[in-house]
Amino acid sequence: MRALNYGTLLILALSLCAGEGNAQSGYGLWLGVKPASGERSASYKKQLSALLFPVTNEMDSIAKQELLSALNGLIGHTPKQVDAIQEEGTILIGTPSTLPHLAREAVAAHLPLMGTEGYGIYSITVLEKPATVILANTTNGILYGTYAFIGLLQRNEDISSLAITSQPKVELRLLNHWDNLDRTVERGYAGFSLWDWHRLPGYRDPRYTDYARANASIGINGTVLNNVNANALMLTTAYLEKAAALADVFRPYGIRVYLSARFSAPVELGGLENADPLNPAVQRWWADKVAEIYGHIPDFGGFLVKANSEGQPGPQNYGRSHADGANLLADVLKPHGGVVMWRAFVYEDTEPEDRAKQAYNEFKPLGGTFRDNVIIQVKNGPIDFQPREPFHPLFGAMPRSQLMTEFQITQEYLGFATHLVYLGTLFSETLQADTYADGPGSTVARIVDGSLNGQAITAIAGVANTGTAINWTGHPFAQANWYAYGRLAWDPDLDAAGIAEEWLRLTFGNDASFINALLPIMMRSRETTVNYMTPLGLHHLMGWDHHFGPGPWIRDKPRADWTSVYYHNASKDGIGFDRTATGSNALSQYSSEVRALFENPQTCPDEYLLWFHHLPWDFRMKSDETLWEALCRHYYNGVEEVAAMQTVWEAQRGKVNDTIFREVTDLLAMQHKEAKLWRDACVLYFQQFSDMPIPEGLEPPEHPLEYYEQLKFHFVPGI
Ligand code: BDP
Repeated sequence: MRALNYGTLLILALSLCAGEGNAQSGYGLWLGVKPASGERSASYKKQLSALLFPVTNEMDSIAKQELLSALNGLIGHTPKQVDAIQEEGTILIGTPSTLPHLAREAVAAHLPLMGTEGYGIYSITVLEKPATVILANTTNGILYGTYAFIGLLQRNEDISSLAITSQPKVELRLLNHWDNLDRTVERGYAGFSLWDWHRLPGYRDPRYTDYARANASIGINGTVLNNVNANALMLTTAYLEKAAALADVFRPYGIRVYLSARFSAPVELGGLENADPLNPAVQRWWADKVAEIYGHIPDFGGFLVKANSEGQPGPQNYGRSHADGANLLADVLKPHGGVVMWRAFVYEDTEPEDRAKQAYNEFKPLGGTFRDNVIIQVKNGPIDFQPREPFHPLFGAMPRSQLMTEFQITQEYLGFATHLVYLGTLFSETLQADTYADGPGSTVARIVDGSLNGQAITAIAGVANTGTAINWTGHPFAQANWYAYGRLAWDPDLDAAGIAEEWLRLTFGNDASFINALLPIMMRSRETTVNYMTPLGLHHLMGWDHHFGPGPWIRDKPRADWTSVYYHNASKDGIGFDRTATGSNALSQYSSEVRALFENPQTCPDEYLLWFHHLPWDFRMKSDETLWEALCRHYYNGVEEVAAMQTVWEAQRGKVNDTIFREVTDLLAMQHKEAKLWRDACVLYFQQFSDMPIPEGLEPPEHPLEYYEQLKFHFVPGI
């Protein structure tokens, strides 16, 4: 008996510890609430003393629960629920149909600016009593408005004179999961896939709800469940039932499910002879399959397709074009309201003279030939999610077709889930890049939000960085990248620093000294990584296949454009890829203003110098250093900046919980080690060609080049 009691106590104690651990782990993302400061708490209590929130459906009910539980955590108090305004300090939440009298208030004038997903949050006076209103045309807007309001409270904002009207600028705001049916995640560094296919549809892991909640809180409204390197099995009835179970969980959070479709599925699943898009039997097969999908998932969003790229099947296998392939699927989805996101990340079968030119070469001639429910999904840059790339030349080049941007949130080329790299700056850099397609101000953001070309369907995609890791993303700061992507999908013109600050406050609280210390680090972190990996426009220097660590020496692979030497072209006479008229002339794919910016090495911004130019080692930089000296300086600065990050983080001891403090401390130490590995390997490798000394005062690499070249990394995640 005594033993049993002891055992029970032990279990209880352990589970309490586990609970504590869970709260400390970062599982709660940016949604955790901490008590508001004394003064704020008192004013919030007064301003939010009563709640008038008619609930008409599950989504409303979620929003209401969120608000009540947030208030409980913030001010230890939940407002009295009322049916009519009785006192000052009432918060009213609803649509013109659930709160008809609001339609008579002046704030109703803002409703046309809210569209179907937007919201307004206003401080008003009703019946001569000060009140707060969250107003929207739809329940989706109410959900987003409620999350936004909770965010204000979490950030300790003054809510006495609110006048916020917000509407997403992009209609389809999607995550792309590169999740396989065996639960591995291609380029995933945060554990296995969240989707427990084996136990679906029978068991719905509560984590699916937490996933939906996190996404809804930042406005993400769609998710592609499976890898773009798609398995046709995803389209079988058994898997559609599983996908439907996920869709059921996500629906009340405003999230629609999409699937990656394998183009050859009619052959693999339907037993047809081919998957030729002009074959009537193939067309029938897809029409039936799509009808079946809508039987399972009535609000199914549509297909994402990777075709004729990296070995994936596609219309070109039958001599047809990308437009033929995309339109086949578009036609069968159209009656159900679905869309096709057709990826422009393509590879010719033959080796190209410059891989950066391929997507443009293949897609530009097809401009205007896609159906109106096709959106061409274009990676942010012309190669492949490198630490820095110029914007993709297709942006601005296909005004008669609908385009969307694909970003990579998972850090395939930016240190996996080990390096602290805030990607809000990378995303913004692309979004704010000016294509000059229609004169100055023709930013990528304006193509994504449809305002430049009057594009009817607007969309954006981010390759997810989530997995079964307890904190979702592996690195605690990688949560910021999920957050930033969602915020920029809502409004591509938001400021990356503003988003980072929001995230820091929501995640860690409002301690000004902590925010002031961490914000500059986050804002600098991507540039730091570029410095120690691929400075001055270098790209594609990573390890072979697994993409971990440096591999500038990679050569002699099945295709030249899978090697590093193809991209950096280092030799005794210099380094860099000549993409001007004397080289591949990839620059000709950009407008004349962009060409003018990049084509002269004397004026080309340093960030893109070796992307566009092949230059001698003694080329004089704007800084008056030689190219070689500048290259070394960037590599060494990168490592020093990581060391500076470590110092700043160390000073935060006691300001964040121990679990996260220790995790970030250890990860920064790993980042420092890996940054040095990158620096030393690259500097030594390039030095054989420059024949110049590492500038004085910089510590020499620890080992000779051969040491770095022979390093092997086994079972690197994400392959
Ligand atoms: C590359 C990844 C590869 C993806 C491919 C894609 O290494 O795993 O399949 O992108 O986007 O960056 O299709």
